[in-house]
Amino acid sequence: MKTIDLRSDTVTRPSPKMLEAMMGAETGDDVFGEDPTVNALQEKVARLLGKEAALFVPSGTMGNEISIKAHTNPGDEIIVDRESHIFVYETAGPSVLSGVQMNPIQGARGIFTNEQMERTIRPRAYYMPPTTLLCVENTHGRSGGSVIPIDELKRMYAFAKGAGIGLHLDGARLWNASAASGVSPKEYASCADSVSVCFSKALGAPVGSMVAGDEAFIERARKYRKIFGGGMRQAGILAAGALYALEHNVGRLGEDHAKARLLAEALSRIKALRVDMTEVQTNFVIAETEGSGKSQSEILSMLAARGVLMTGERYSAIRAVTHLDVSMQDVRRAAEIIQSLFTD
Ligand code: TLP
Repeated sequence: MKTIDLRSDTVTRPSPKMLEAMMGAETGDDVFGEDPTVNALQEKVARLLGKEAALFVPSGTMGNEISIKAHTNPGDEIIVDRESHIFVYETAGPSVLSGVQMNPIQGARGIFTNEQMERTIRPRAYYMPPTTLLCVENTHGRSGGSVIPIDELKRMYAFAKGAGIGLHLDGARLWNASAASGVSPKEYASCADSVSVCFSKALGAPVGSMVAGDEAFIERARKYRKIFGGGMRQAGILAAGALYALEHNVGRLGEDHAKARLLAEALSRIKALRVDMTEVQTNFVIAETEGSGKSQSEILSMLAARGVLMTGERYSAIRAVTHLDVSMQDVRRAAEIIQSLFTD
């Protein structure tokens, strides 16, 4: 039985051609700034995002955590979305690593209103933590991979600027946001002081993320990358995979989005599940299982026993993410298997 792994787009394996590119990479010691492939990738991504500089880091989590560290001082407060990766899945990293307090807002698919931000930014007073950073996530994972429209991002950035605070954009899947909306990564990045993007998710590279910002920010980020243990040596092997991914795997993201749409449509026809089709804009499908008569974990283990791997999402939903290593046919098959759980 072939396993159809829809747990995340992080599960993809490097393709033979990508591996070939990695094996042929020119390398050097990146802690000395001497890896030509890492340098080429950093320059390419900085250009792509319209930023002065960029820094290659091992993971999206490290990209976010380094960015938060480089924007703040211990004792500051940062505003995050209650459903964001930074708040939910980084094990309180900002508190542990940067000594900052997170103040979560319940956004609408990651979007904050001006009023919400106004009420959350602390007045300057010695007895309150200074608010110094706003974090935004696009695409927004726990909202079904939905896209924050560029106008909303522009408004949030203008508000942050007006309030004198920075904006960090977690763009782990900014490539998907761009493929779905037609808005370039550069335009999204122009609404942020720092951006993190990943190569190991939608783009199929095995490892690697990038943070981008102005020169001074990247200099601070470089120092914190070393402190956090993310200074790598002949990392050109990894950067070559990322360069290959940028060249070959961005233009095809629409296919992953079409697979997700097909799956979402099939799941929305299953009475026991509920899919908010307006959320399905990129490569995620989240189906609510409440009222289905089966628990989230029961469903996940029944699916696993039938060769379909998915994850739990929110409180009672199940999540599928489409990617390079699942075909349209796999997705159709997965839909049939999911359907069979509720008709057996
Ligand atoms: N997200 C993973 C899980 O941790 C939930 C996934 O499968 O979606 N930002 C965003 C928006 C992310 O979705 C992720 C990974 C990260 C950051 C962290 O990236 P890594 O795993 O490279 O540290």
